Amino acid sequence: EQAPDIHAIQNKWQAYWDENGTFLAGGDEDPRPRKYVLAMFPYPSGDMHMGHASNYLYSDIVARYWRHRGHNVMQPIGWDSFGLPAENAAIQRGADPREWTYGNIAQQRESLGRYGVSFDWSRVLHTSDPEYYQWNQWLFQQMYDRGLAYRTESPVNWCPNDQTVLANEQVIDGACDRCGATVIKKKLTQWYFKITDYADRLLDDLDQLEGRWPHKVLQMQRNWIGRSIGADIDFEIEGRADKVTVFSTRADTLHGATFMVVAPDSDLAAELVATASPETRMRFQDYLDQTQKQTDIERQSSDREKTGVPLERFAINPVNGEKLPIWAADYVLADYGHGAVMAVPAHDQRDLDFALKFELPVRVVLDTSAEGEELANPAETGEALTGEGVLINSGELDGLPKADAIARMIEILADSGSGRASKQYRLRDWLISRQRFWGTPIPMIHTADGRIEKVPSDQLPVRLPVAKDIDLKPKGTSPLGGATEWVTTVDPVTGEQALRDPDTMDTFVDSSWYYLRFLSPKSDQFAFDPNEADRWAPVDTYIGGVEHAILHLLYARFITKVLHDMGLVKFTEPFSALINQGMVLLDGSKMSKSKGNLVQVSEQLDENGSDAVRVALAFAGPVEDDKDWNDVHTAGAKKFLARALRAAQDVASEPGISFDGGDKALRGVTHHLLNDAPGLVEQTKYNVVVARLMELVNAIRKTIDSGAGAADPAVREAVETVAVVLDLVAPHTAEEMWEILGHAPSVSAVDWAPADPALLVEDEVTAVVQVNGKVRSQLQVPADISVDDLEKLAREDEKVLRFIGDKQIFKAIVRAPKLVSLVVK
Ligand code: ANZ
Repeated sequence: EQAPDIHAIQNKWQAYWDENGTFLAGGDEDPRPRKYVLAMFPYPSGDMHMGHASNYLYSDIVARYWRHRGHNVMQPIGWDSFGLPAENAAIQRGADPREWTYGNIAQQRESLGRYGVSFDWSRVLHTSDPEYYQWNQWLFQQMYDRGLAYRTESPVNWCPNDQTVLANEQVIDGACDRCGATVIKKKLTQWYFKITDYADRLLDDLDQLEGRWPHKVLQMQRNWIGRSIGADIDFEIEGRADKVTVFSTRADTLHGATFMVVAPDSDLAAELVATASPETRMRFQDYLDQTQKQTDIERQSSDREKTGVPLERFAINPVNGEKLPIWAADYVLADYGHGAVMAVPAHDQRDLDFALKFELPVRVVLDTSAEGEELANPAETGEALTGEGVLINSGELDGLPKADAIARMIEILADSGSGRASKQYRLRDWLISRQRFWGTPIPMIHTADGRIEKVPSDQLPVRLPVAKDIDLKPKGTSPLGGATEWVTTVDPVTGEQALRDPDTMDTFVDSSWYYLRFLSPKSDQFAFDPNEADRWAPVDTYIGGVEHAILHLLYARFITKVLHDMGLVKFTEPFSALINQGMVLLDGSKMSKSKGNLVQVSEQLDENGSDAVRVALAFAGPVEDDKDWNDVHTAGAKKFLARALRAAQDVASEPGISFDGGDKALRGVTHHLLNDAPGLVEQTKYNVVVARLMELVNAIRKTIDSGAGAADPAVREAVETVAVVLDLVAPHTAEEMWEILGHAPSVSAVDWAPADPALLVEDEVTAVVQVNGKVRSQLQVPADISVDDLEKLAREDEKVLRFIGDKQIFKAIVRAPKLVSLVVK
């Protein structure tokens, strides 16, 4: 038998789709309901690999599904084409980052085209095009006008390898998320977006997404934002005019505070130690040097030996006037809360470890013992009492349970003016300036007299200069700063000479709103057309890897809320549903360029054709699971597709015949698939859909090879059903089948037929007859058979009679329609 020419079929249908604009989103006049399906856009780092292939496969399944369900579908594609890898490649090879980037885009575009994803190619965008990044500059200036973009000096994350700053979100376990180098802190003046203004909304709106985004992602975002409810408590400091405020989630334990700890790298510590003895000042300086070498993670690790330096200063407890020694210790962080804590060793493990090491007092103020048990002494056990309980040693709070005591203490503090309820967040403002070349220039001007002015809007975009004239090597300052001609400009107010801001934007700015640009990709009037946003957005289904759980998704949510507040979009969340596809691994490990274990899409397409790759990937397992390439069986997929195609070729009759008289069993399989497929797709069980298609193709072959053969109308019905459902995963084969069956293309616009409920009823079932507990016979019986009829059939069955012989039946248990159990003696 001859194998189908998969490449010819593929080329034929791809050309057809291109010529006919099959997958262009319908315009304003299109009456169908709309669906916006989007896969996270690729970074052009080389050719497409199997991770990309699975991402675009899944988005394509969703997009094609909605077309078959009568929707006008938008599925655009573009490239996230600014960023470090291009620049690093350029530095290594002396190439131009622009050429490297656009070369890779061309290659990826070719592979994606051959892969046959139903993209609307008319909307393609590249974030490194000035037509795109001018709107990043517009967005930046809008943020600036609203006080949401600001510049300040503070300790920032610095990657010593990439020689640039990083946002908190780009530091993973203390290392640069791009290159893995250990990130250090450096004090620099940088641009920030004020995402903290949106912390509450970013947190609270996650509840709306429950059930529509993976729970794990929601939880990661919640933890990242890290809202903590507590109190600010003010302590007088001997010899200091101003009080020092600490943040505490446990105001109830204030009577148990026995010392205060400040972060060594805070301004407060430096100020407090200034009055100490020369020896202490020296010890402090050494300690500060050590602290600055530690990552925040190391500093907070619970199994680390506690260290610290007493500052020879004292704080006064506002509720009982006690004098508390002040220490500097690295387990307190400078940039959380107020960089200072009231230490309650009896009820906080870090404080207890510290108190035991430096022999500071431990006072229990919450009785956490169970009834009839003795209260443990943390100073002896070494374990802080962190559970629930009732207040003791706390004056008027005695007897109150913890939660009530927290509330009461906040009232007491508020009355005396020495405290108030307060919230703290783990989330920090988004540091968006980068000391690199290949990004969006920040559209601001630094004037000779120290003002900062916006580049006037009629001078936007500020375009990147040509790379070849610039020294791109990382040196800690922006390469653009060295491009004298580019960086020199005019003060828009005075006309004097001034300098452009030499930094570029974090590329996560680009991807924070790109989903809107797709809706009016060519506009030079606005970033996106609010009317189009009204029609299409938010994205109905967004598909991508879980590695973006925090960074990209948090930023996109933030910018969407800002655009909402600007009145440009009506919704507040960009992505209504999110699917995280698992990774494609090779031999159990992640595919990566550096490991040299990438399976390239183009090779696979050459070897197996698009449909076989797609079917094999879809069949390999549930969407969210990681899949090992070794378990992706393209050979099996090819065989299945060839059988499906052959079934279409075997069907002789013209379209439009009545299916009524066809083989009932086959019709049952067909209609069960039609009935179940929508639910399976909407629950993202794509692998099950493929398995069910395989089952139907097998049933078709069985019917063809027996009885009425290919002329049976049920065969035609089944093959047509295969074509319209197979279009989700193997669109080229599906189109070919549809054409062979005598239909006009394209199958992609064909509505799925509804299932006939009459064909879903299983009218015959198999009943089992047991004699003395052993299965002796099986009967085909009507599903609605009565108990009496079933018992009668069983008693009369020949095989059963043989086993009974001349014995007597003295008991019959009947569970209609499936079981008869006879006891004989
Ligand atoms: C007194 C106390 C008693 C505390 C007690 C806890 C238990 P979360 O939940 O993470 O917000 N803290 C405050 N600022 C800090 C900083 N800059 N560095 C390190 N620790 C800091 O934690 C809040 C608690 O962490 C605060 O409540 C404070 O210790 C500490 F039995 O205050 B607590």
